[in-house]
Amino acid sequence: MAAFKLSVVVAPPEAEFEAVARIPLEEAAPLVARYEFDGIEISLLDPKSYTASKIESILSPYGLEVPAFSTGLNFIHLGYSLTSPNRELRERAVERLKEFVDLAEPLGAGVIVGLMRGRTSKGQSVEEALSLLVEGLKVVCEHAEGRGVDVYLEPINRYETDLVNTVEEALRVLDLVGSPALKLLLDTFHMNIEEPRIEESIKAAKGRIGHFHVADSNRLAPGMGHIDFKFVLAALKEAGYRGYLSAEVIIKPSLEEVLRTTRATLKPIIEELESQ
Ligand code: LER
Ligand code: MN
Repeated sequence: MAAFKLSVVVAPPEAEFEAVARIPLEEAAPLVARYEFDGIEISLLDPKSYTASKIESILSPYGLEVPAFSTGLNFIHLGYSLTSPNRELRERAVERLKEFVDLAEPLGAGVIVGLMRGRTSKGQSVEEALSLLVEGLKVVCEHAEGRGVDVYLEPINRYETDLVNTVEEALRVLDLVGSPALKLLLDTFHMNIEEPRIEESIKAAKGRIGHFHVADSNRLAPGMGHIDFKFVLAALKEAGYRGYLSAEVIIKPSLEEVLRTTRATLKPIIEELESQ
């Protein structure tokens, strides 16, 4: 079985989200490769601002892959949301996600639905919003299935959204959508807030995890807070997950230090688990 791999989330410098490296891809690639990461998760506003071959030309000289595209900037900057009561914003969200799928296909990447699920609006019940979410995801996933691309739904903590905070809630949405393309993206920062025991929730998601975000309890690099990644990675292995561990973290004190610490924390654990 393939081994765990490391990536870090890189966003354009103008991104209004702090838990990413805000630096042009061209500058990120040599640094990330120097610390022996395997890939870069790309956070983008407009998927049409890039072509797959342009991305490949930047990353492949360094042997880097793209595990996934992060889409949340479309909610933060433009309000595109799968659950917006405004039909136009909902339709734009679906369109954008389909365009991300098209960009992801030739790169073998997945597409993340995190903040683009939105949050309930005034006068809208959680049930109404969830049914819009399921409806939107069905359309996006049908498009993704036809292209062999996976879509990753991420449970996000209660302070950022009131829709789908826990692994259990996300699994329910997966069941309602019923698409083989739809998998979970779990993020240790959100799990540390929402899940009673991170390891148990990972095991409960066995076979349904498609992507994984690593951040420590304070959203700094793994090793800068108090999450014990030994237990997290052991649970992932038990749950049959061996894909990317993608660092979605606040870049402090520097990107180099984030890369160095993430690697120094996770690599020995990965090596120990692979040897068992
Ligand atoms: C995105 O992956 C994430 O984890 C959320 O906090 C959205 O910002
Ligand atoms: Mn995340």
